[in-house]
Amino acid sequence: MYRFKTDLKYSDITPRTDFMNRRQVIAGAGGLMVAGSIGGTAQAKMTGVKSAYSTDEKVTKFKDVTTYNNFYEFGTSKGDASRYAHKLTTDPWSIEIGGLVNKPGSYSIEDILKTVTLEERIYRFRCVEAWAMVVPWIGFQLSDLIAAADPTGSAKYVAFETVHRPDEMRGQNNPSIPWPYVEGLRMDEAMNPLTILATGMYDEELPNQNGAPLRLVVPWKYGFKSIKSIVKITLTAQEPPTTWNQISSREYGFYSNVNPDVDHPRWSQGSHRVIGGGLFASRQTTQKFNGYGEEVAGLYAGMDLQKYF
Ligand SMILES: Nc1nc2c(c(=O)[nH]1)N[C@H]1C(S)=C(S)[C@@H](COP(=O)(O)O)O[C@H]1N2
Ligand SMILES: [Mo]
Repeated sequence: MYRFKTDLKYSDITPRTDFMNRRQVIAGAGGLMVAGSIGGTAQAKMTGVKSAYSTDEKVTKFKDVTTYNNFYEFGTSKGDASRYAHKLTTDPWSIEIGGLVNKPGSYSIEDILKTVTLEERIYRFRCVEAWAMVVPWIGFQLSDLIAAADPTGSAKYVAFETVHRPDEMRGQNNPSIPWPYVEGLRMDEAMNPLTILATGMYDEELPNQNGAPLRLVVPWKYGFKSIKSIVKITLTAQEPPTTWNQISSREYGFYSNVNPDVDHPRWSQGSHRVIGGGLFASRQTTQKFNGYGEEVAGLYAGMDLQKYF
């Protein structure tokens, strides 16, 4: 599925399985190597304690999760991130936490990792483009970091910003997107125990193409809310601007909860394709809040989700 209307191709209105299969065949036959240190010994181990929030559904293959990506900082095709993300320097890395907090500051990844407990969270992951995966993330609850920064009473939203380095991220020279990539959550969404900052997956450090060294994961929202390679977290009183909403506000709302009852203007959100399912895999029915309604439906009580999509 292409995000930009101008990119619309025939394949958008037909099943994409043929396209997917071709990519898989190419990857298999050519022995495609993922850029960076994936699969080698350089990738450091990173494990986390098991969590009751994990699904027991079949986990997507590591190879699929690391080669079929959306990370427009490296280009708009699914293979661009695995091809070019090794150019991003992720060490050293620091994250600035500020805005409406009593304890603003800049922290290195190492500092942050010393203060949190890493957990394994196996989550369903649903992209707005109607495909899905199941990913075993390693991370910690965003609520831990926010609590440590001590928000003031007027903080109502949390804004996130991705690193801006056009020299290392070739896609940031694409002028149709306002860089840096920004995202946001309402405070109660950010504090929900399901919302994590991931630093790893599959018991390894997060690969660059998946948002190293630190990315957000919000499993009941469309994938674009899960912003990668974060350098800045700001607590605000007003709803912060978000990249896809700025690009096309009638297609991508601030909330972007997974919702089969609200179709994208150009395609249905009622079902999705499972990545790695193969050529003949049937589509799956999309669940409201991606199946996490028990944990999060209460956040939206009384809200018109057709309006606040
Ligand atoms: N900074 C940044 N974060 C991003 C994106 C992006 O282009 N840039 N793409 C989003 C989209 S659309 C999806 S579906 C997920 C994909 O995550 P994955 O590649 O780890 O599966 O990352 C999200 N986070
Ligand atoms: Mo996405």
